[in-house]
Amino acid sequence: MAELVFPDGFLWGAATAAHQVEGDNDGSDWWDWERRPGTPCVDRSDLACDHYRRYPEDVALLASLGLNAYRYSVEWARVEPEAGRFDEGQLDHYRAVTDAVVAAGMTPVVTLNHFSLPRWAAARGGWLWSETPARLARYAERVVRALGDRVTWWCTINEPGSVAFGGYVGALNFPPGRTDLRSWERATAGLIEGHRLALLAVRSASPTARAGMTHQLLEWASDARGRPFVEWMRRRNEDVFLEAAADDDFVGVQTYTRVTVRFNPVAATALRLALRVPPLAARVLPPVVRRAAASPTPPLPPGARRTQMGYELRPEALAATVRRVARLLPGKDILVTEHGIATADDADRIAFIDAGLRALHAEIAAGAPVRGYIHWSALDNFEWAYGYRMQFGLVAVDRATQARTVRPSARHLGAIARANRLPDA
Ligand code: IFM
Repeated sequence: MAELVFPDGFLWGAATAAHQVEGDNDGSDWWDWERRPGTPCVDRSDLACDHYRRYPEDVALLASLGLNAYRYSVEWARVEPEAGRFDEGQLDHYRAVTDAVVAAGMTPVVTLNHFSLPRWAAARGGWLWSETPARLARYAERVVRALGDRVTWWCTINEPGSVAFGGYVGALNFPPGRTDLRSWERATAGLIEGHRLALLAVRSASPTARAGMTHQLLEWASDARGRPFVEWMRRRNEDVFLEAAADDDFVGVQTYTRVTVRFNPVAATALRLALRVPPLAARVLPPVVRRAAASPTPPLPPGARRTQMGYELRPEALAATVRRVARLLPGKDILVTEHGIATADDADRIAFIDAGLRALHAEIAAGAPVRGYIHWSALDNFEWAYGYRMQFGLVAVDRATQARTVRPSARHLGAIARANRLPDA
């Protein structure tokens, strides 16, 4: 296969999120969720990767690999530990992290809200509380005022679709553990409003900012019987948020897999009916949605392999989602803010990166305005309800000693980044 050259100025990075790597994020809803009786979480985040203290070493390591971008998040629960009380010491901390990223020659890509909420916001209903959007915006403004002279790329809310789907219809074992369609709809509206207000806040605090949401997008496949359900799910999980991104500076694309939906004739008829009759939908659909989202995902196409998450191993799914975004939002900049694989075999990760990048390059060649590729994740970390068993990291982390071990895939991605090209296969 021919060598593939990426556009000048392409961002090559790795990503983390505060709750998953920092450790001791004890003012957040996730901290409580991990500890509640009957929690679905298999582990507690506890010290995580101790990245809160070890960030200088981690940032230096990522830069030494050849990456030119680092995506990380600021933790709302730390910056605003009580409603309306902002902790300047925490803002100083994130300023120091950002200084380290910039001094190492990397572009910071900063997420303002990556899943976790402060305990005080969660106690009032999380994304069902009418004030959460405005509170997010006020916090966002403080953060952007503190870091905005160093940061251009801002992600307001990470995967709003996963937050609503995961926590409000019960699909991903996220807090607050609601399981009904109405909560799902209300949380979705809250997240969209939160993004809208946060975007305004970011822009008012930093006129040079480039802001957007990061979207969890799937490649969907179905037979004719599964199509109405796929369209219904995709509309709620993806399209409503992409429509809300019309005014954004970029769209963050995060793709992990393809989901294939098939129904037998009886189930397909029942579902079509339920989709038309709202009271029936309210009863029938939440469990169907939860089953569709369960891991492992439903039966795979013949010959397909699964990742540790139970997903179909399908790096090329990224091309399908980038193509769709480019079609729905023509001309809008696209930044791949996550793409990755949970695997115990690092050779699989290398092959995943290469196949994903080849597929992505074809979309760029076809005109998609893709500005960068950020891999999930820099480090093995706390994979939410799945805990520490999932190995997403370019760098392994020893849970007992916190020692970092650079995997070959990290050097592989770093070499691609340095060359700005994918060599001959
Ligand atoms: O770990 C998560 C991340 O927090 C959001 N996107 C998907 C990743 C892997 O499941």
